[in-house]
Amino acid sequence: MSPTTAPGATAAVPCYGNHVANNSAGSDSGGALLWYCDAAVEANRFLHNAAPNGAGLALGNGCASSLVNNWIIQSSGDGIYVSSSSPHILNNTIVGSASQGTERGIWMYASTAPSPGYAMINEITNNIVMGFSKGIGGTGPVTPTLDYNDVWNNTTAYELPAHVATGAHSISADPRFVSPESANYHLLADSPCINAGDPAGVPPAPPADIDGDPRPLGGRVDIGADEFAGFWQVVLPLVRR
Ligand SMILES: [Ca+2]
Repeated sequence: MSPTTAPGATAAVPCYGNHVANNSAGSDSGGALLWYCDAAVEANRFLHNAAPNGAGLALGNGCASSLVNNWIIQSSGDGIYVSSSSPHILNNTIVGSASQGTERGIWMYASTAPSPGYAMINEITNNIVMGFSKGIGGTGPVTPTLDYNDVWNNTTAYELPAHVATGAHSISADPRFVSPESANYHLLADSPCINAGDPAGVPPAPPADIDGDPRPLGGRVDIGADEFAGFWQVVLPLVRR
């Protein structure tokens, strides 16, 4: 399985299929730091990383990267911290510990000067964001488009400027993971995230999920990094003779 390129992303440095766990940084990003660059960060598992800004992932200074199909789990700090950059954030599963004081799931910051080229036009679609103090938010002249996210069990779901809409089709419901206690963030058969993603399909969603399974299955993309495959697999009948 080779990495795919999210819509809108240019040819970018691939960061694909890594397991990045238990790292810490003193300032920006325990998991991955994207700075003055364009990267395709896809199908990685970031677990238990720590940093004051962007414990899972941090982007800064004009990154137009794509962040798709990643698990960003129980970071000690923000899941994704975006500073004056314009990433596509699609089909990620971002989970906090639900016992945190200040952590944010996705947080955006844009400075007003001196670099107007650092346009903040982030696409935030089909993501699960749960278990944070603040789910999705930002300060400054941020201009994200949000929709079809599952933002659940955060102390505050959204903290966005008044001009930013949270998306009429986003939901807030337990995503029903298979086994969070054993770091299995695939969807159970009764997950409300199944077939609840953007009906525009692929794109904007990437054409395969974190496991390399094709997307969509069941006629419509799911929210999060996993495309539920259980219902749609061929089941041979048992015949008793
Ligand atoms: Ca589906």
